[in-house]
Amino acid sequence: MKNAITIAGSDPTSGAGAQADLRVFAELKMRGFSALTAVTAQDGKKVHALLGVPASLVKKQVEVVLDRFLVDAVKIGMLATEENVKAVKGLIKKYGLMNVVLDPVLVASSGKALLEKKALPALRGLLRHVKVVTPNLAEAEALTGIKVTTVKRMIEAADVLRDMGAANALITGGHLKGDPVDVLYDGRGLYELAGTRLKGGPFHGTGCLLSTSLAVGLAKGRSVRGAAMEAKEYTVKALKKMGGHK
Ligand code: PXL
Repeated sequence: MKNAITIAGSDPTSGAGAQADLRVFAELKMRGFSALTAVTAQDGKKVHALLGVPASLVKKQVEVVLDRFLVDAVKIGMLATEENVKAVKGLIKKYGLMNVVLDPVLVASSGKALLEKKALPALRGLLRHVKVVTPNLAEAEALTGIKVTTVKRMIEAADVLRDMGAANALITGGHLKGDPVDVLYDGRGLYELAGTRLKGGPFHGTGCLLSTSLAVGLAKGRSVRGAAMEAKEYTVKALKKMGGHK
């Protein structure tokens, strides 16, 4: 069995965050480990409270896993603080981590900041240390400074992410008007991955499911493009199965 770790925040409803990621690992037959970066109290509609875990403790959680196990996939989600972003960068370097997917979580759907503002430059600095970054429109905009509201702008943003050092980027279009289109830059070319909008949305935790299943696909030896297409399929299936987690 292959191993995977999520470095992410806790969502008590399991719709997003580390709990959702662990469910993805289990469903996709990976042994799942987790290191919590933050504890949130939220119900899918509103984040009622949140507390970042001190970077020293994030680091220790990851180290106890990685000192004992080789991991084939790494998902990075909510990091909460600048110190945590820096600690994660150090861990990627220290252990030479492979198949790292960064979901650059900034703001909850309800509008609450999940990463402190001053951490944005450090998050940009993390781009060159991960295999794939999976921003949604707002996250792509915050990272690149481009107002990302159309597929054309998503393509421009993917170019900028590449210039910022991202080896691969999957910009998710769930927040586009009409049917969602994701834009993938896979180190060679740009691709538009079309989808159909699911009824009953918007859903909470979609980005977590997508980035985690993408990391698993990479660990299973898929190309970035293959893993991205499978991750999209998996995410749609998972959302349909749960009846959507809002
Ligand atoms: O979907 C982004 C996200 C990631 N991780 C945690 C979250 C959220 C959104 O609310 O709470 C822990």
